[in-house]
Amino acid sequence: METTLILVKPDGVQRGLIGSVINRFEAKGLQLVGLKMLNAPRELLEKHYAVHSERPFFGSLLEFMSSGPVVALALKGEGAISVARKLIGATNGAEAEAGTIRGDYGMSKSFNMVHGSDSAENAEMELGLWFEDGTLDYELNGLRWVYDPSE
Ligand code: IDP
Ligand code: MG
Repeated sequence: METTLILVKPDGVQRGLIGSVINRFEAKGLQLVGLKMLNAPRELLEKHYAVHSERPFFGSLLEFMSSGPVVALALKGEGAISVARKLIGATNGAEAEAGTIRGDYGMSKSFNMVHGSDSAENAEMELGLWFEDGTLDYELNGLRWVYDPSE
């Protein structure tokens, strides 16, 4: 089992699409094990996007991400990191496949609704940043109908 860190970015919050985004992941069969809404502090965003610190868009990315509240989700499941990345779609909404979140809801490469961890290492680092008190551990009954135990 893996846990991944998902963010509904300020554009998703402002456009009233928080529920629609959460629904995609829930309906897929990923288990919600953390959920919070916050105005992300600058230092948190700097750490979260540290790999992009040398990119020309780093400043505008931090501005965008601190322009309003975000929703942080921790989602657990088999291969949750890559499963969530597939649901999210390519970075640029105009090019993302229809059926993905970015492909269905966005037209932009920067205002692209959602963040999802891209590796086990980054998921662990990002979960530590956004859910410093840890995530929840509970049994979700419906999961017995999501995973076939014989597979
Ligand atoms: P990803 O979110 O699909 O993994 P990355 O290339 O890791 O995309 O970039 C991180 C975030 O930085 C993107 O989700 C997007 O919000 C922003 N971003 C990426 N490329 C550009 C750009 O060329 N201009 C402005 N913002 C960008
Ligand atoms: Mg990335």
